[in-house]
Amino acid sequence: MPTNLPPQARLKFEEYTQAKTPEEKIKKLRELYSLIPKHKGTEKLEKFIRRRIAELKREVEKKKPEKRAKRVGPFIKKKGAAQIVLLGYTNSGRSTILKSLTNARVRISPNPFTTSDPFEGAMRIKGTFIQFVETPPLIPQDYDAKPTKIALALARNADAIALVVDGTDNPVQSVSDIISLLEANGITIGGSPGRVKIRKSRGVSSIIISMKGRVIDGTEADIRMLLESYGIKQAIVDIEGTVSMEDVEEAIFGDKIRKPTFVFVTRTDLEDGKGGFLKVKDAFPELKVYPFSPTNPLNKEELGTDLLELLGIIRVFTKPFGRKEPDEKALILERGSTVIDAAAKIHKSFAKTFKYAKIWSERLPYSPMRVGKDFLLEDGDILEIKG
Ligand SMILES: Nc1nc2c(ncn2[C@@H]2O[C@H](COP(=O)(O)OP(=O)(O)OP(=O)(O)O)[C@@H](O)[C@H]2O)c(=O)[nH]1
Ligand SMILES: [Mg+2]
Repeated sequence: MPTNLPPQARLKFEEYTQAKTPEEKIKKLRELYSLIPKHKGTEKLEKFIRRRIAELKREVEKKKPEKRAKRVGPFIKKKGAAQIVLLGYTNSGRSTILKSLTNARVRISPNPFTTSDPFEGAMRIKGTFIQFVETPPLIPQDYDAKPTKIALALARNADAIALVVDGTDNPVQSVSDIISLLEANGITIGGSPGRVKIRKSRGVSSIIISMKGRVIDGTEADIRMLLESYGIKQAIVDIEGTVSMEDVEEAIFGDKIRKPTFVFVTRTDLEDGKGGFLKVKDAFPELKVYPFSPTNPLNKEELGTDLLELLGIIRVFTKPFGRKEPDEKALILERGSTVIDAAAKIHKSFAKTFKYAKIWSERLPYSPMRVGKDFLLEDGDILEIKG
């Protein structure tokens, strides 16, 4: 819900958006903070202002030449249905997980800092594979260290984040610390995979919305109203993937990324590790938490199905018309895709010549079922299109 700001606060917000330097922006935000009424409805806004001030302060710091951070931007090309980073401290067991789930020939060692460069592997599941990337370790004593920077850059680029924590070494604290680190770097964990970007621009005469995704709980008119309630009249809004109105509101305060996130708790073959796993599960009920030990490996097919669900992805197995068996390689689609979306993805012209389709699935009362173009697909469906 839009926060109803009193007029002075709205004016101050406008002054903030027009401020040129970070120093000036900090000043305006501080003034705005003192102007907003403090109640439940403005808690979020307060939080954003605090976060934005912290970010701007860091920006000011960075501008000082002796402290300028080097840009690190390693990039692992995405392959398969999705890219997931394994993020955690050194020795937490990231390589052990990578080796257990994928074909990667990564080195595992009791010595710290064994994996210093990103390492990737593919977890094969029915119809596709999921790419896992072990990042350099997060350094808890020094989050400005290069390995942490590289790890965060990789996390920012990935489709999902797997937090890896040692079950025998304060795992609840580790999860909570890593989440704070991500938040401080503009990455919000959990929720739907998507991105909202709002660029205030005098070059456009109104609010222009470029919708490459979907807003689950609002319309384009709602977005316009929300932005206007913050005094924004000229802006370009880019929406990718699935987002909520809350995401849009948060994006007003800066570019914002939300990543689906889950947790691996390692060393659950040890008594302490088992206890640690239960504690993490208790402490973070909103996150999916998996126990891990090399002696009791996870079922890849089940894990894969879980992860696709978390990512909002489905696999559809297409069958060329008249053939008996569907393709082994799945068509990867966003959840919410219909038969016509699948047709368009196979071939543009296919969507135009579409007549009807047949679906085979255990969820249907009978198979094959003849369906129209708006039929909603689900993970595992077999699809034959008559064009
Ligand atoms: N008992 C037990 N040992 C584990 C488990 N996971 C990892 N280890 C051991 O912990 C040590 C570190 O594991 P790695 O997988 O290399 O850890 P990492 O997070 O990749 O660490 P770096 O790459 O060095 O930062 C190794 O000696 C592993 O054998 C586990 O679930 N149970
Ligand atoms: Mg490693």
